[in-house]
Amino acid sequence: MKALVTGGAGFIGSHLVDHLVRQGIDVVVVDDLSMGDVENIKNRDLVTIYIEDVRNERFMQQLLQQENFDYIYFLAAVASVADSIERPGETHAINHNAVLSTLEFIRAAKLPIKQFLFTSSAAVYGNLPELPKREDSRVDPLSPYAIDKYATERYVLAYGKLYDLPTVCVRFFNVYGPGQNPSSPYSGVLSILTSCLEDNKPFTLYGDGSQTRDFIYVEDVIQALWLITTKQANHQVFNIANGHELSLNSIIEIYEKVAGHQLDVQMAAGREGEVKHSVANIGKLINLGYSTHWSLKKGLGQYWKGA
Ligand code: UD2
Repeated sequence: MKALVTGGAGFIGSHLVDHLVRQGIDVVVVDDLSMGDVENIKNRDLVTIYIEDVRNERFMQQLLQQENFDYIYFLAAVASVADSIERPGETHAINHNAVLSTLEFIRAAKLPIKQFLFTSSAAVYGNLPELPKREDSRVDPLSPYAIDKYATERYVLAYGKLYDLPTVCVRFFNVYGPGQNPSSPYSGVLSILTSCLEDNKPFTLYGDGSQTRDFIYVEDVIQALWLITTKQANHQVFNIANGHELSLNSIIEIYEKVAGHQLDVQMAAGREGEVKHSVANIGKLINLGYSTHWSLKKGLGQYWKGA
């Protein structure tokens, strides 16, 4: 079996690559290292890594033609909502066009893949009040990032149905764990919290901390992705989350206990355009055989130990 992971040197991608290698799968990574780092991949000696941009159509087509992939995991993306607001054209080319042209090549060349998995985001739900979010809840994509994710999902599913391709989409909620880069203000809040607690740096809390999120440990994300692949759960969308809503204030409290000391919290105005409350219904994933292995406390404990 052979798999392509675009964005495979990134936070979630590198964990997926390690898992696929452990399953005995031949893995090829395409990553431009704009966010990722080859060092994130534990078994990199066993992996073929191309430092390339997924917008390079010629490269992507040659690779697809020559490699005969069974599984394609499309994780390469500009993952920041703020970036997409600042550079909508460029992020559209990566977050939408590159996915579509890959799919289009698979269709036109009739490549016999077993699954094409596209990674979307909870951003598609926007700020509508109904909670928890089900995959069939109303969407309200508010940023270029969210619009690209939603539009690409629709294409991926339409290609699946219209051209009988084995495609599937997942919507990540807030993923955390080792390997998440804390260097940008738009990095995952738990990577920033970890680095602040570790180095006794002040943490800037945007808003009053009552905003809620659904945090899932990266190992559980990989469990979910692998389940979707092995069960051949195609032509659907799956929320990838823990199913628990926690306020940022309570997350800080839990993490302070895990770390054994207090955080220096500095208050700032809430971020514009941000979602206030977010939590998923993960019934579809559970029906597939998923169960949460990592509570927030356990995940934070593990993350902190490795910090
Ligand atoms: C997540 C995704 C984003 C997009 C979005 C969709 C991550 C890293 N980002 O954004 O790509 O899919 O969901 O809704 O998973 N915060 C602070 N201080 C900090 C950093 C963050 O108070 O230094 C707050 C932030 O204002 C927010 C919460 O922590 O209320 C979570 O922030 P985040 O950047 O980890 O994730 P989110 O939900 O904004």
